[in-house]
Amino acid sequence: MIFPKVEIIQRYAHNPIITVSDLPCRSNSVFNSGCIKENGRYIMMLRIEDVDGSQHFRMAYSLDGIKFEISNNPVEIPPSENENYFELLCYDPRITPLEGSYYICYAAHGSKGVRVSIIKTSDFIKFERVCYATQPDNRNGVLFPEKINGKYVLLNRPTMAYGQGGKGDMWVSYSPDLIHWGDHRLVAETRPERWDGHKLGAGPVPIKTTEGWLLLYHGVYERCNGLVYRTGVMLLDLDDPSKVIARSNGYILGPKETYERIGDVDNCIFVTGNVVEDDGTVKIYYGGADTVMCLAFAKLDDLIYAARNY
Ligand code: M1P
Repeated sequence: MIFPKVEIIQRYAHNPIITVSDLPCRSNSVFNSGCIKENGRYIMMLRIEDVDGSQHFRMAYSLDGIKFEISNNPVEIPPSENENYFELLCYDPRITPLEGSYYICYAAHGSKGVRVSIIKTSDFIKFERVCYATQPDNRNGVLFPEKINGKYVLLNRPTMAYGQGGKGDMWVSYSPDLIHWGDHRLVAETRPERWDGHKLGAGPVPIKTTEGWLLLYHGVYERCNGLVYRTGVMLLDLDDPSKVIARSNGYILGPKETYERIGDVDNCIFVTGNVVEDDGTVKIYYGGADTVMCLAFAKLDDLIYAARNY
């Protein structure tokens, strides 16, 4: 397929917006951090990898979405009664405002594999555990910002064991109470020999539009020297988000700049935050090469167009 030379995404000229030198602790990297905007304030939950290889979350706040004030304290993840073996590493937080609270879906990774864990907060100071929504191995969980047909809705990505290729498709699960999850349905599959041919996973909170739920996602391609992580866009049916209405043929954002090409994991763009501004601009927050936090801009209408035509 031949694509016209039209780019719909502009990177922030002074990327990266957050690096380890901005942090109040000695750290290896800061990337793949969830971000929303509430009452004029940008709220970011940073994913930080510490110098001993452990990871923690830390809040950061901003009035312009570019320059963030970073908290001096790490987020205290509430323990679970009997499943702490999943909490050796926590990563890739996505923040969903829902029914007056904020729900954070993240990957809880440990000796028994990785699961989608959900915690909630009203102030980003105190957090409480909601559930582990999936069995291992499954990550890239994100909650929709409202119930659909009376059910809470969670995108997630069960992953085959590495011995079986480590591949994975995007699924959706439903719950009456945010605790018991079922009615699992396949949403979007990998496309053989395409940019998202190895695995894919949901990005940030789906954006409700008149055309459907707009979802940014990461697609992964396996090359001879490693994986390449890029961003695509799809539209899901408003009433039945297991139905894909449209999906971009090509990726809309792929590693190009040095901060996306070179880092702890080369050639990686991993989108975990999106904020729709009043003028229709979408701020897209993403990790660059598993090392730094970056920002890009697109118009909401262009993203919808891209899902159908790109
Ligand atoms: O290292 C690249 C990415 O690997 C994982 O992505 P996925 O869930 O698609 O396998 C995640 O650990 C992600 O954080 C990381 O950026």
